[in-house]
Amino acid sequence: EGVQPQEYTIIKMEVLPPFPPKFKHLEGKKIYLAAATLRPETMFGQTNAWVLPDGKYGAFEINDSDLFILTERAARNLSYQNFSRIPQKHNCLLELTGYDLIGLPLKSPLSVNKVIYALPMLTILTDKGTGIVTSVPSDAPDDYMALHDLKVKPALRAKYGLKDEWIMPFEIIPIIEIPELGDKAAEKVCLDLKIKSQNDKEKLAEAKRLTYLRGFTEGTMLVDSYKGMKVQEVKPLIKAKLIETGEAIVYSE
Ligand code: A2H
Repeated sequence: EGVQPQEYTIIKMEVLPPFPPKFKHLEGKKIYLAAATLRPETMFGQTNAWVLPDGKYGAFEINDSDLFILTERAARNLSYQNFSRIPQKHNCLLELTGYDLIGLPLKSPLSVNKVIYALPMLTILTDKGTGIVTSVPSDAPDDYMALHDLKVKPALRAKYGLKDEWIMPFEIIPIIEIPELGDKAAEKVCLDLKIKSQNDKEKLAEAKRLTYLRGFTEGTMLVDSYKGMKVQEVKPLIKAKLIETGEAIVYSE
């Protein structure tokens, strides 16, 4: 963790009922995968959520009705930011691993895809954000490569017991146009740099460097009522709207 606090938007990805057997005693609650993002304006292009298979997660009480699935570390931090049923105390109703989350169907704010699924990503850090990431392969090189790995490697899908219908129907959705990088910037940069897989750390760092700043400073929105507007302008608007509708919260660490 750095010296400067990092402010994330936590996107509430609702777990759609009926819940799997392990979750049955939580029926009646709203359960969300709580994904930490720096790019709320990209949520139109979500294709899936990412979880770390061996990661430890829990379902924590945020208020009387809502449970967030995230790491214990994030739940503790949230409890000091007014997001726990009992003030300054995090309370886990169900201990989980990433394996328990793989395949869960989700409804996520702003997403063009009405139902998306939780899938494994092997490079998730459990000491950053919530340990849950939402996937936008049009604009995030990590997301593009992790989804690409699952699409082209049947053995990887088999290893985690993934159904093809959780992955194959989900195409990259153009949501932001960046001069020279086009409307699928992450794909273009990953192809240009000849990145082989999600584990190609150094090249992915370079890909993120190439897309991140340019997307923010020069990107133009292609979707919704924001079409034609600059990413820089719409980012605070979209963030504020998600918070106002109760679909997201602000989280600092
Ligand atoms: B971003 P920073 Cl479209 N482990 O959201 C690995 N990656 C994580 C994480 C974790 N525990 N928690 C969050 N992240 C990802 C969207 C996005 C993101 C786009 C483009 C770039 C981008 C969709 N995924 O991040 O180290 C999340 O992915 C580029 C860095 O705190 C989050 O924002 O700067 C970002 O990394 C936070 O990374």
